[in-house]
Amino acid sequence: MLDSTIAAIATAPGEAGIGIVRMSGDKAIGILSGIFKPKRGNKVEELESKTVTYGHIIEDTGRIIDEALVIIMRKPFSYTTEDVVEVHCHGGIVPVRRIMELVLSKGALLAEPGEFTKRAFINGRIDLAQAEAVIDIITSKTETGLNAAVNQLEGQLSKEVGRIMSELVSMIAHIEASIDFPEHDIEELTLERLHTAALEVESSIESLVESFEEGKIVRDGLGTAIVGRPNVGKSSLLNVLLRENRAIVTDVPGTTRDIIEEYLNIAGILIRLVDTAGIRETDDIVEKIGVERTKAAINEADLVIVVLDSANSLQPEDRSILEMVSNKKVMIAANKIDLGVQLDIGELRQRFGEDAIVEMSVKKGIGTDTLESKIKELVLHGQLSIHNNRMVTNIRHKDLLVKAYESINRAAESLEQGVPVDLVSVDIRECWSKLGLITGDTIEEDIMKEIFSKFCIGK
Ligand SMILES: Nc1nc2c(ncn2[C@@H]2O[C@H](COP(=O)(O)OP(=O)(O)OP(=O)(O)O)[C@@H](O)[C@H]2O)c(=O)[nH]1
Ligand SMILES: [Mg+2]
Repeated sequence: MLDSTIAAIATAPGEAGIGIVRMSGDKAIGILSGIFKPKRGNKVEELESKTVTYGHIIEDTGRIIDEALVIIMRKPFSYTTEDVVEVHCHGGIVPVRRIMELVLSKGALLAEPGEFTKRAFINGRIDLAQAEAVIDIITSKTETGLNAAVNQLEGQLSKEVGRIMSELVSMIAHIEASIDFPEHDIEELTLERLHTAALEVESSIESLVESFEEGKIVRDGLGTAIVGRPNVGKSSLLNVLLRENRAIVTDVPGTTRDIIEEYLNIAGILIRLVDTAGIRETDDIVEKIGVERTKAAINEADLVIVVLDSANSLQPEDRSILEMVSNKKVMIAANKIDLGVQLDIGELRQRFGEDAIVEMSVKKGIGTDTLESKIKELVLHGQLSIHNNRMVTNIRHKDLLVKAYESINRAAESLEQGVPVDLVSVDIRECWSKLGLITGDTIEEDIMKEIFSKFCIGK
């Protein structure tokens, strides 16, 4: 309901220097005037937009709740394009909550998660992809992630999607014209132009889809699973990479029973390191579940580090693990070289490539630097080039782009085969409407609800 006035605590709960209660809607300024007394005696209604005013928040009984600074941002020059009021009070749990209760008692409604941003979208200040970038900024964990989200908020992705959409509209217009004026038979030339245009759209969409491979890593980090037989030194490796004793290390095989997840920042890219339970056949119920989780972790990982024990030749379990990761990007840590090398490293080199093998001893501190720099290399010079400012980082966008790609691909093929243009037009429209779901031009209420429910309250 856009005619309501919403309110929320915009700052994180807990003790802090400042806490902010925010309102948006037609009643926001009226509600403020009922609870705020400026020190200098001006009327709240007459306060200038976007200036800071000092005063007190006061209950109906006349009791002062807190000192506060307030800012009024009159419509349409605000985050939501509605009248927005911010009350900055002391950041204790109690004052913030009391002020919140007070504005609710004066007629504001508690905002839903993301409702301020949703209003900015509904009122047309930003499009949906930009609104989604706001949550990515809030949840970003590295500078690269932040950069990508800011680019998206600035409208880089929306611009490109908009450009493709207007390309599609002009294709549709061409087709419509030729249907409306059948006496001008659609010319060879027009058909050819349409075909070229379809191929161009196809390749633009394709490069957006391809950017997701990096985009996902920029946003969520490089999922890296450390796997191997029990007791080969997986947890030891995790600890060394994190430079802290995070996981328990013992010489008892089966020490790690559940997934341990930690973050590492390498050159601005987030590495999500996952230590797993050693994989072996077991009757122990807890360990069995751990092994299942390990398999799931492998599935989800962008990179798998397989730890092997160099002091022994490849065991059947090692072989089945290597089998399990055959369709993944793999690095092999041949650990425990301090105990002698029985492992056929030559064979592994042949199978996985020179660059994929690192001989190491976590215990003696040998090879860990090499492993780390190989991960760095993979992130920075491998298939990752994190400078694309139109990067797709959101899986919803990627799925829609894939669908749009399929439609335009069908259209291009039909045009080539001489299928009547009015039939081709169906696919072109489909492509257009899928792209429109990214920017929100063609969005439905329930999808919108789901998107904004991922936000925090107060944003
Ligand atoms: N000699 C030697 N011992 C090592 C090395 N790396 C780890 N270890 C020892 O190997 C044992 C097992 O290490 P963990 O890191 O717990 O092995 P894990 O693979 O996590 O084992 P699970 O959790 O049981 O699957 C410990 O006693 C470590 O100190 C190494 O490079 N050389
Ligand atoms: Mg372990």
